[in-house]
Amino acid sequence: MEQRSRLPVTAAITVGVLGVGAALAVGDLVAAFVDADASPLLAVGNSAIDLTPLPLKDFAVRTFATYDKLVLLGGMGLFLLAAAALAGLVSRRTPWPGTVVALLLGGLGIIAVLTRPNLTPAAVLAPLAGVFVGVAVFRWLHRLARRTADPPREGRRAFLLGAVGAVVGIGLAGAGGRLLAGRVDVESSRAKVTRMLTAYPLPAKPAGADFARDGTPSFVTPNAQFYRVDTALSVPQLRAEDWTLRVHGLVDRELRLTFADIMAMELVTRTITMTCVSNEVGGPYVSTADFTGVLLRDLLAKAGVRPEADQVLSSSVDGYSAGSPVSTVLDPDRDAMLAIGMNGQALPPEHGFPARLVVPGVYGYASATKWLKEIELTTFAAKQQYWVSRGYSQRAPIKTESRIDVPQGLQSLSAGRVVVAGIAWAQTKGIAKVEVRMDGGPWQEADLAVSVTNETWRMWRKVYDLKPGTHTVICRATDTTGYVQTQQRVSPIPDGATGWHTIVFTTS
Ligand SMILES: Nc1nc2c(c(=O)[nH]1)N[C@H]1C(S)=C(S)[C@@H](COP(=O)(O)O)O[C@H]1N2
Ligand SMILES: [Mo]
Repeated sequence: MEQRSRLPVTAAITVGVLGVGAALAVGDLVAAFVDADASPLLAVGNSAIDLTPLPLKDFAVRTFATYDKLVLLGGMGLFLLAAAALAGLVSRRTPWPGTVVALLLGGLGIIAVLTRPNLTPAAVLAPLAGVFVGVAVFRWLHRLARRTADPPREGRRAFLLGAVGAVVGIGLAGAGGRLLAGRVDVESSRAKVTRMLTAYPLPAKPAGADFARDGTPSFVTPNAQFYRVDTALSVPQLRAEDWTLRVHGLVDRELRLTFADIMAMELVTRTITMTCVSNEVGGPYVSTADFTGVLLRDLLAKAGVRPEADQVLSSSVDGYSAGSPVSTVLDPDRDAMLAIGMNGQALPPEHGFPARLVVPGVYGYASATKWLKEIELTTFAAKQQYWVSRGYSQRAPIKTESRIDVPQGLQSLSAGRVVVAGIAWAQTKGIAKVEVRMDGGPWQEADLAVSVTNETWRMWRKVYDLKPGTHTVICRATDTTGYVQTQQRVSPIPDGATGWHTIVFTTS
């Protein structure tokens, strides 16, 4: 008969933490065989992202920027550590309370995996195996620990050995999962695509397209600096060789295309400025690249779009979707594309390798699906894209906006010659004028950099001679339709922020 004495606190915590650790490691290991996203931790995290109320998500993107996902994973890690310790502490007499906590946590993982839009039912094997092994390890260590509790004899040695064994097992399972998940050789697939793209030279940019020397961004954003926004906790790992695209719905002929089919079509390169709807006035989510790929209107002509269709709904391997009007996607003046190249390279994994969409003049959420899997021709009445079911607008034309890049807010400069410079954008319309107002004076026209296309941003600059003191500078853009950027401040939800960017700085 085992003794009914209580486990020491440290032993109880160790038992709980190792049990949960074993569950997570085994869940990841099995997920590496079925689908990386079947990892219980990732599935719960991804579900949390999808369920997060819009204002909170907006806050997270704004506050943590690209680190929002690390913050989420870190938070989940801390929560699990606390839950595991608690599971151990409430089980000092019998293993049952901790077993119930473990089953509850496991249940969360199972529900998350079962409800992910992009996972098959087989994916549930990962959290199931995790719970099973986690509970077994927990109860086994609990039994060993209880023998040490009173009196502390050689039983303690058995428990320590068991705990070390569990740590080694967790490490092996975790490393095995990592290795297996990394076996998809994305980099060599990307290298092949990049080699094929050398046959398609990038368009030369006119001299004077930016004022980078004065502090604006370079006209083309290097891939590593291109803003990134998405809901994917782990970047989908795909190879071009395995990729297929299904085009279906309200079409005359359903298509199933391989990467080679895309490469065999006429490839073009377009320089396009992308913008995220979450970009606040003055924010960083705007970048420009040379995208190489096929025009969506060529691709959709192969399928034959039926007249009833009014929405091009694209979806990704990770369960994301975006929808743009058919008229926008087919618009001969804006060259919506399925892109496979970005600045002369295969798309970086974070930007959608092997293929994504880019639709000039439409915010990314409603058009720019990365890790593209399907294009469905449908209607706005019949189907809603990811962000529309979460409060954003169905139609999302990019608003005319401008930003001051220098000086930066609260910067202190020497009095005298001060350059104010920045960017302005009104994709598909083009920027006609940028005006600057210093210290409440009159609006004055800034010098504009050479215009490249109407799908891209335009840099501006204005030189001042300033006395020492505190200064306030504001900018506003006018597009080629004559529309002057509105002063009215609205937040990004539901269809993009507006307002004039204002910077306060000092000179001495
Ligand atoms: N699969 C997938 N595609 C996506 C998203 C996403 O969350 N998942 N986010 C969209 C949003 S909101 C924007 S602004 C653009 C950003 O593209 P980038 O990260 O390459 O800059 O991608 C779009 N495509
Ligand atoms: Mo976005």
